[in-house]
Amino acid sequence: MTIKTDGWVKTTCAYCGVGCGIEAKTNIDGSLTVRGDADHPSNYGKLCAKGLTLGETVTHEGRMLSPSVAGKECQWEHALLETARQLNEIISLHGPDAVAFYVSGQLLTEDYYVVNKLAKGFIGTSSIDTNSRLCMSSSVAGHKRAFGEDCVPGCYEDLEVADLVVLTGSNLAWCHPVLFQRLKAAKQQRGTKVVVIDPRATSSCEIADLHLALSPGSDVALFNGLLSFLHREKHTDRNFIAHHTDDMELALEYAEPFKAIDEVTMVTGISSQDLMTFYQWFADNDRTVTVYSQGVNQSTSGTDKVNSIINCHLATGRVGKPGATPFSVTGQPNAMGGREVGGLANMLAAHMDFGKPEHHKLVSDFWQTDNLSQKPGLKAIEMFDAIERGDIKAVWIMATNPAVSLPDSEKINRALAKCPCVIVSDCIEDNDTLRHATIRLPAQGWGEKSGTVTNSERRISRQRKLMPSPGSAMPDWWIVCEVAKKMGFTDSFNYRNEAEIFTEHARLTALGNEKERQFRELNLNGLKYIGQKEYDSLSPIQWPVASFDCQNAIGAESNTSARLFTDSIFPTPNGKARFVSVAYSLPASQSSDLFPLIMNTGRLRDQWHTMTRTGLSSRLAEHVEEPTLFIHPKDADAYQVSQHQLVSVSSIKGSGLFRAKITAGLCKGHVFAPIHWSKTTSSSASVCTLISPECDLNSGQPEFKITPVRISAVAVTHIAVVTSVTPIEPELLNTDEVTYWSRKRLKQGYLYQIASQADISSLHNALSAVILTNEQQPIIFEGNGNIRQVNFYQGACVSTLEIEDDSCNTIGSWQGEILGLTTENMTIYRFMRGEVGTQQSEVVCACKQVTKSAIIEAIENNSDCDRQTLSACTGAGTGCGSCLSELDVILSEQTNQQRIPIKEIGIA
Ligand SMILES: Nc1nc2c(c(=O)[nH]1)N[C@H]1C(S)=C(S)[C@@H](COP(=O)(O)OP(=O)(O)OC[C@H]3O[C@@H](n4cnc5c(=O)[nH]c(N)nc54)[C@H](O)[C@@H]3O)O[C@H]1N2
Ligand SMILES: Nc1nc2c(c(=O)[nH]1)N[C@H]1C(S)=C(S)[C@@H](COP(=O)(O)OP(=O)(O)OC[C@H]3O[C@@H](n4cnc5c(=O)[nH]c(N)nc54)[C@H](O)[C@@H]3O)O[C@H]1N2
Ligand code: SF4
Ligand SMILES: [Mo]
Repeated sequence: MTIKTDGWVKTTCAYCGVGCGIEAKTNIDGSLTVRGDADHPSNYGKLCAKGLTLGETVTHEGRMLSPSVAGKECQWEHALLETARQLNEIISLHGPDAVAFYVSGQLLTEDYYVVNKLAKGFIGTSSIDTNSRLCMSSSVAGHKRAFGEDCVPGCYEDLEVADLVVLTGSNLAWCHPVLFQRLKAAKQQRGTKVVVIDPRATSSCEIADLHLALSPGSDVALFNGLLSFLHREKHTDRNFIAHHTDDMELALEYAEPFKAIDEVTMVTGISSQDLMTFYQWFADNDRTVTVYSQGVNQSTSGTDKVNSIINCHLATGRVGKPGATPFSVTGQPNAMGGREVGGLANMLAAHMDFGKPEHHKLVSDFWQTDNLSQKPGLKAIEMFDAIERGDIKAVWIMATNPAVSLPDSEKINRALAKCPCVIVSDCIEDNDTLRHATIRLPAQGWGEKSGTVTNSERRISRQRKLMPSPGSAMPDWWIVCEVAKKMGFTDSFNYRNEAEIFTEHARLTALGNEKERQFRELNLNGLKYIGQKEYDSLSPIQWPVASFDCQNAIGAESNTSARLFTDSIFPTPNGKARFVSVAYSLPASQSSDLFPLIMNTGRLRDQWHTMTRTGLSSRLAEHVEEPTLFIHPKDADAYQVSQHQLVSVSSIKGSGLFRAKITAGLCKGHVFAPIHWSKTTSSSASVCTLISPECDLNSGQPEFKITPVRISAVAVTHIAVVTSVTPIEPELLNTDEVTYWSRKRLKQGYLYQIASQADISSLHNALSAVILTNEQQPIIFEGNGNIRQVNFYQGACVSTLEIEDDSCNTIGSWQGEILGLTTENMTIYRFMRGEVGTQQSEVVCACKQVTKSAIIEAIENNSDCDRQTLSACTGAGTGCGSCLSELDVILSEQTNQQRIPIKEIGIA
């Protein structure tokens, strides 16, 4: 049932591609309580910290409430008419290719379907691309080369029944936490061997039997070496190769340069002993799953990396069998759904392709259009180049923040600034991209909209409406269809609800797919005639869905769809999978005298992308509070950077300022920067500002993991902390007196960390000017080289300011607690005089809000303290479990014991 009698509604998490089922309940005060859905086959009731805190992020604060055109708020009717008019005008003057759409794996399938239909089917431009270009496109290209279609063959259960799980280029512990917990539980039960292949010792190494810290970008050498080894040592499945694959010989020839283990060692930097251990384990375990993600995809050789992995699975016949599969895990909640509808510029729709006349005919007949675009469109990077050149004159951006997330942000911002028509559909009122919008359209967000998403294992789940949306926000599909109708495509976008769109999509997937031997694996045949009622109550279901009995088994799942290719027949013209010949090539960018270090970028445990949603939770803000650059101790020594100091990072494209975190969890010569901060949340910690738009030539996916940089310590004279109940306009903080700032969410407002090279009174004046309005009354305390100030409005504290000299490191501990207190509250004055102060300590367990100092105290108070005792005393690790590896690190630090085989685990 979807709605239980006690008010809990079943829906799906807003964040990662694991696609966890959630039960949510709206409370009388409008707040939302969430818990894991015990019936959902992705998570069986478990959630990670991000899922658990969804209730905190559904606030109406900061939402875009009404549409606006050219900076003026207006009614929907005007905004829709104006959007349609501007698009039509540009098309009639410059042709359909002057219009582009840049969309997102965070749209629902129904939204995605209609925007693809509008662009490719009716406007006749293929220039619709998606942030999946930055995320999954190398996997898509690799799947198509090997299998003939973009298919993930495996399912989550494979990780639980495998004997060996290889995690390569994936920090599963932080990025797919619930799947990681499933793997960990399986390992505890059946002793699964786990190998992590990553230049960094990430939290995923917590369960690793072997960590291979390979040189960035050297994956093809590693897996070509493995292919050569499997062949040489006769560990291949000759029957499978002979009957179900083509082109192995050539792939082996390409792998030849790595037949000697020393060659692999030279390129990857991994010792021959570790390499042999990995190769032998791979050879010995029929049940092997290789999970891969952005360390593989986001690379100038991303597609080749994917195929080098798949080649090893084909050589051993490990596809389509329980516990034996290559497994590309998707990032966004609907990355997979977007690929199904054809949201990438080089796909047509429903896994049908450009360049196949029979597919063009099927799609144009189905959509009843004579304007179907005939060729692949521009991929994301090319699209923004065309915007900058002025070839594209209108771009409609939905559910993504390209001004932050595309490489070479300065260029992206330049392009958007000069584009005459920038339409942005978003839920929030401010992000770096919205600052360029000429038309702003308020979209409903998670919990307000309704539709479907598909997770990493091809499982379609419903997202359901839980609450009303603020202002006049509308669903993305509605906005697109209304504009389409006003552009003149009335009959083709006349949907009454999302169920009608879904079933149309299902019919398109089944089109021409009725033959006995399906020629596209993506087939939702069984769902093509479901009605509103069945759609409303649809239970999670994996595709393909050959048939579906609405009468007797709503949501019943055919277990034949758990794995693809179980019959070893592939969707290629001859039914065989293809080995792809891949040669190792050096990454496009190399370090040099000028830029001697390599910057890697990726994710933190508790933040999501550009923080527009996770940034609303004060609990999630505690794990890593500031934009942080992780540096190896030897590099820190060489460049004279000390712990927590400000550090400037520069590349050929730009520069940024971060807090230094010195850790042995990465290799010497490498630094790591998180992707989450933007110009809305920091002075200059948008990492994409530093990144060159080098792409994989097959997939168009940019290289985000290798950027040559140099670093230097930045000396400052003062640090300051400002808190405020309302956010401060970023431009106001970008003054001469403020060298660095970053923003963090508090329960009652926002906290700004500031560093300055100015003298104390100039800094004080500058910051007072930002936070103090005429109506506010300040109380100022000046002590030994420091200033503390509390500002009151109508008797309550609305902002605070503290400035200290740079040697002080306890700053920031008290301000959050006094926002909202009234003038009579004596605590304020005691804080101001420095008489009381809470010692600030990083929160290790976000779910139970347990700080590092509380954990250390518990260890000190319990002799022979182990992890169980620690969890029992503090509660740490008893929520989602994502912090367990960090607990281990603290335990071993405190007890000076090496409890785990890896030197240092986790980077934060
Ligand atoms: N907490 C959190 N979870 C998320 C997200 C988030 O923003 N926050 N985003 C979601 C999305 S959209 C995505 S795409 C996924 C991404 O999930 P992941 O791919 O797991 O995340 P990343 O941190 O981008 O990168 C993974 C690892 O690749 C390693 N790596 C770098 N270079 C190489 C290399 O040359 N070879 C190999 N083998 N490894 C390398 C990095 O050190 C890093 O640890 O996460 C999803 N889940
Ligand atoms: N350096 C570097 N850059 C990267 C990466 C990396 O590893 N390193 N990873 C890349 C990857 S894998 C990804 S997926 C991207 C992610 O990058 P983005 O997609 O740019 O990041 P988000 O912050 O998720 O942006 C989503 C936007 O959509 C809005 N939104 C949320 N829900 C809805 C909705 O229902 N409707 C509408 N209309 N809007 C909505 C949010 O408010 C937010 O502004 O970043 C990429 N960029
Ligand atoms: S693992 Fe966490 S973020 Fe991903 S879907 Fe599950 S609860 Fe959401
Ligand atoms: Mo992604």
